[in-house]
Amino acid sequence: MKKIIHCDADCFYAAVEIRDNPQLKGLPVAVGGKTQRRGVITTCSYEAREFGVRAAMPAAHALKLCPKLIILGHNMEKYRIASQQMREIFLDYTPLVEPLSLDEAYLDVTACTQLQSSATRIAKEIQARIYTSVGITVSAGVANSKYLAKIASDINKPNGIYTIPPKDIPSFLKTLPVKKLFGVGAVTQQKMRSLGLETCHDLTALSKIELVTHFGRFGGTLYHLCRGIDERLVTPNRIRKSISVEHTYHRDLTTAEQYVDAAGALFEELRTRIEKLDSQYIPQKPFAKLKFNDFTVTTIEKAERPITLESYKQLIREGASRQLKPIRLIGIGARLSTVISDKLNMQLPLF
Ligand code: DCP
Ligand code: MG
Repeated sequence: MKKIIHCDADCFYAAVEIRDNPQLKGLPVAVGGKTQRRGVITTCSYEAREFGVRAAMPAAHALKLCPKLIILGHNMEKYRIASQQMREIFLDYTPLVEPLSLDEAYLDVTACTQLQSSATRIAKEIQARIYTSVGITVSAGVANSKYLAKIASDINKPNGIYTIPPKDIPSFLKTLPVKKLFGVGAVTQQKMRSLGLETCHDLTALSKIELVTHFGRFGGTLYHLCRGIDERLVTPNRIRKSISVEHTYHRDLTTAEQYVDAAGALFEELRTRIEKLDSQYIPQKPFAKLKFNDFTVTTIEKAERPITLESYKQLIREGASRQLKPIRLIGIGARLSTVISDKLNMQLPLF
């Protein structure tokens, strides 16, 4: 029997802003684009939610619903730090931490022996520690599977915990609306309604074949979810050591001008990929790799240089001057460091 905790910070970006401006406590606060015409709300405090303000709502509309709404700009760096601090706390209980976003993670605490191995007590301690050391509140759900833990974490939000003990799963599912299941969006929900399927219990009346007939492959998943079965494992992300892009050229590059052009295009690609990286990573140490037309390879790496186009141009120039041969491939990249990788390495010697 697994013990899974799903942990999700409450109004995360807004909570970090309020932590740093305590005079905003208790007020309707949103984070998002400020321009009245084009701005969009990213998240808002629970006080603002009482007025109907929601994430993804245009700021102009939000201000109509709540004229006193205070809209603040984003500080991604602060959210990233808060996210790392939370993960460090999670890792004190288990190496099996699977982040879903900056403020959300699954923890498999089945093997954790702290606090008499009680997942609920572990969740409470995590909640208290995050409040003390990060300064924000989180909510948690405790169950024997990922999807039930996630559904549970929403029940007592904000600053709440909800545990579904295994013996209570049948009664929990009996009344659980189908829309709470992951993968059941508006369209599927509508279809279910037309079939008279409102709760998980209603779904159990259908055979697997019937479910697949109505809902395609997802029907197979539904068959298990409505019975409380979700065997997906909590899978910690592999820690990446570097990120890079490379290109093999149709015609070998021979002039400095060609190298510079190549660097520009590669850097754009690298930048896009770095922006999509998980928040825990900090790109450091640019490097470049050149393959010459005789297939020899040279790598140039400079720890002290920033991750800029200019750095890569210089690295490529340096590499090219080593051999003075036509170049058939250029790769550029950055080594990655993460605050939590040291901690993970200690707990998981296999990494
Ligand atoms: N976020 C975003 N764009 C979205 C939704 C969210 O940038 N469309 C950001 C802002 C949130 C953060 O991600 O603060 C976490 O998202 P959640 O869905 O967990 O929302 P909150 O933490 O803000 O609120 P809740 O208390 O409902 O979890
Ligand atoms: Mg959240």
